[in-house]
Amino acid sequence: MNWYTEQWSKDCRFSIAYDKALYSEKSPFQQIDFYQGTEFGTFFTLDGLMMVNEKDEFIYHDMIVHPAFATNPNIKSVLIIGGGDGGTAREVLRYPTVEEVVMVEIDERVFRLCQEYLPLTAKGVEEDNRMNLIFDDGLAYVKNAKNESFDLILVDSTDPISVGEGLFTTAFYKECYRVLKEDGILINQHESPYFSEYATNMKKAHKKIKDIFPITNVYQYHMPTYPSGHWLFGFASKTLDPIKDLKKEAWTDFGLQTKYYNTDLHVGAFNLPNYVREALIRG
Ligand code: AAT
Repeated sequence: MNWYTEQWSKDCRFSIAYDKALYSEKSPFQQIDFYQGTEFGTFFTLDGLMMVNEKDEFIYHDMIVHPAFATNPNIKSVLIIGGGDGGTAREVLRYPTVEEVVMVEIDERVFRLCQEYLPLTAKGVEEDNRMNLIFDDGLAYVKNAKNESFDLILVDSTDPISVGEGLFTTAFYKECYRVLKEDGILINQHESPYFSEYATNMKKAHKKIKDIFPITNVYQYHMPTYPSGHWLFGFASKTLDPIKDLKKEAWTDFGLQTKYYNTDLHVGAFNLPNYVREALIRG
């Protein structure tokens, strides 16, 4: 038996058994590894950290996409930053309201390798004529984007280390504010409250976004293969509140089958445990 092991904190490790190491490459941006897992199916890591696996990717991709569409069921233009595996684009493209998706992924190799090894998330994405795929740094892209171009920005990024670092800066969040329309929504990678290193990043990101957007919320979901299994996204907007403006019926009318998300869970996800609430308030 082979084991992929990830250091979750100084004193805690997480291991997954795999049959075969499928592919390994050092791209200009990061170390990329694909494995054929047993319990979790095919999975890939970037710089030794779990990104996507076939068993729990539906949780992450449901939760990064559907809460925004249930708050504004008339989203037409979407910017995805990162998301090289294609799972986020796959979910966004299920909405008939969506006319244009710009996906800015820094590392083309991630996308091409997922097309080869992870069709569950990558298949069909490039072929959809609403997709505009750009291989560039997300921060550089938003700096050059026009004011009020998007209804929704989804930051499907790695953690704030190496290439992902710029996507956790005040400069980046300010550009997101500028390129979002009046009722635009920003969903961002918000890390995890449990292990201290991740909680520090969670608090920093929240403070920066709170200083820019009038409406800022954080919501949670269960992600078995991310450190501690308790993971968060941020929801920020100029005008829309994810609970007061939730449109349960309109979302249900889309008729989408989802394995994790539903509009009751939506409300629950924004109701955080006390220690998380306090950490976000105290900073
Ligand atoms: N859909 C879940 C998968 C990911 S992968 C995150 C992607 O963000 C990677 O493909 C990486 O190349 C890309 N990325 C990182 N930095 C940038 C950047 N500056 N600009 C554009 N793309 C970038 C998310 C996993 C989350 C893991 C949480 N622990």
